Amino acid sequence: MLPRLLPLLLLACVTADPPTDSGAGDSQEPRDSQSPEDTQPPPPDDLDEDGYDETVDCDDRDPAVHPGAEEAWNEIDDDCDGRVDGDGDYQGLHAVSATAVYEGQAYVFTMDCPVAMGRSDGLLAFAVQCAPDQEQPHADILLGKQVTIEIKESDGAISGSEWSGRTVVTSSNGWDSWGEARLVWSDVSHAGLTTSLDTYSLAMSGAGGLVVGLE
Ligand SMILES: [Ca+2]
Ligand SMILES: [Ca+2]
Ligand SMILES: [Ca+2]
Ligand SMILES: [Ca+2]
Repeated sequence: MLPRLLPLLLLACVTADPPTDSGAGDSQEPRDSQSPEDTQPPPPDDLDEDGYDETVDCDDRDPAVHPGAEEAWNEIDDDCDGRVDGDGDYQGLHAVSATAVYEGQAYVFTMDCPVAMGRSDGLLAFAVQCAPDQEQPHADILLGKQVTIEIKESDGAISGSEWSGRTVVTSSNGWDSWGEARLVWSDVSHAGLTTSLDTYSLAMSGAGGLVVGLE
């Protein structure tokens, strides 16, 4: 009897084993695939392979554009800081010298005038606010308490690192006159402004630097 029973016992062992193993395997596989791999999101893409993934790369299809890139005058935000080229709000001081002629005499006024300038989406605006020293002879008659130099609105279009155009010079005394101005950016955050006005009775010239983002 024993020789005939042995194969049956062996067969029973062989057929019994696989269901136990495969059962354990089936119950483990879903648990393994659900826990560590599925809870971790896939890493963000870096399509242009510039080393900056899509969460920080403001153009993930252009490898020349990424945080830390050099900002160029090309009307795009190369370094992903939210500023295109020289766009932004600028502040600075403008040193102005004005020579006014009154009853045949020339009177010279020097003033340090705060400037606020904004550049955005191809448009430029600035205002130079001068407060002539009222202690100087005839300051009130010639210049008034306030002289403002502003860009003429229709001349506000800008692209690239240079601009020149007309200004409107206005006095709190009630007069106004046309002037001229020129802006040159040395880099995307610094610009130099020069202004001038030349009339029969008043000549003004001013110069000063502007920096982006200063209060
Ligand atoms: Ca990228
Ligand atoms: Ca890029
Ligand atoms: Ca930028
Ligand atoms: Ca640019």
